[in-house]
Amino acid sequence: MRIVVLAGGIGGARFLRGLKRAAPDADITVVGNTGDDIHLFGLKVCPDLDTVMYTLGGGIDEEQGWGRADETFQVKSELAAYGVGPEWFGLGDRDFATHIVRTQMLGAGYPLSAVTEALCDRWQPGVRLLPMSDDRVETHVVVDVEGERRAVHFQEYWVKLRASVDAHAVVPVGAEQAKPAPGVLEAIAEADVVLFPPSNPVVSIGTILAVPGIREAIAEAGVPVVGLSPIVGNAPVRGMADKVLAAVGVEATAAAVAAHYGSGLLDGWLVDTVDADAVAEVEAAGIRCRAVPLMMTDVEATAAMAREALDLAEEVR
Ligand code: GDP
Ligand code: FO1
Ligand code: CA
Repeated sequence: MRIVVLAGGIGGARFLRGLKRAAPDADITVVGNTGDDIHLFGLKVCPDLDTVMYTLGGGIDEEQGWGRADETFQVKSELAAYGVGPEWFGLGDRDFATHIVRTQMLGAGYPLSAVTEALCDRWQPGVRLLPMSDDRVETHVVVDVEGERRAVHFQEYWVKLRASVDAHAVVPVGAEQAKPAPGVLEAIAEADVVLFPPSNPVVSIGTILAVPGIREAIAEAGVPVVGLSPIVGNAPVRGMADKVLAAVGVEATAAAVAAHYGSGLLDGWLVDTVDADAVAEVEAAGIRCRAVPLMMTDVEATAAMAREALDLAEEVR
């Protein structure tokens, strides 16, 4: 079975670990979000691609959910001693090596998709990891800072400001001109099922869908598209997705996120058992819906979620 998964960072990566357990023989292509990417200290950092690569490759800091296990921060403190920031973004020594290799290869002319493949040679994630695009796309968030309206990089909004101020708009800068990376449209066209893991609907999956051609390819593939809600009990399980949902006028509920994707795109939607009340509403909107446990507490629980998603895909096929 060929499965395509659109993934952000932690939610996408953890789901993929369960999916690999649930479908060990499947051929899985991951289309990763690159809207969170940022240039720091002359280096290109791709947080969501790295989170997927490290999580599936066994190098992730499990508790934190991003960055490397057994990390140290010598380089960061040396940079700080030179007064070179930003200090609010925690790049560790082990992680730095990834960004150095990536930046060196990009500088030598390799596209991000080829660089990602080279990095995955080491980590062997067991999936084909593709960036959504080789072109630069950067999510910016419009906020009011000290009475002034301005757009800040997504990482500045998320990590430095901790999403503590209202987001007025979320803009994937460059998306309109971006082309899907080589292999993305082909993988979608050849897929038996497309899955939306419980990733952020706005700044992870929303950004991937903003690359012209990707949404259309999914709709035209004519295969089941099934998603899992990142919102449980009217709040994100982790992080601050409610803040960016508000920016696009979507309530932080499992049903509202399904409606946001819409029946034109989604065929099936899983909500958590605590949101069983939402099932009728989602189905009334033309999307097949089931309530099942959606907490990724361990790999086995996550594999059970993946099985439910694949079962629902068979039901709507
Ligand atoms: P990020 O790029 O690291 O923010 O990761 P993603 O975009 O892939 O996923 C973030 C989303 O994952 C958040 O909105 C969380 O609510 C959701 N999430 C994290 N853990 C769980 C979980 O155990 N269950 C569900 N249903 N959602 C989760
Ligand atoms: N998230 C944080 O909250 N603080 C950090 O200092 C931080 C550093 C960082 C470094 C590398 C990396 O791959 C990810 C990192 N993240 C950090 C996570 C990441 O920026 C965000 O979780 C996601 O992009 C949010 O969607
Ligand atoms: Ca992210």
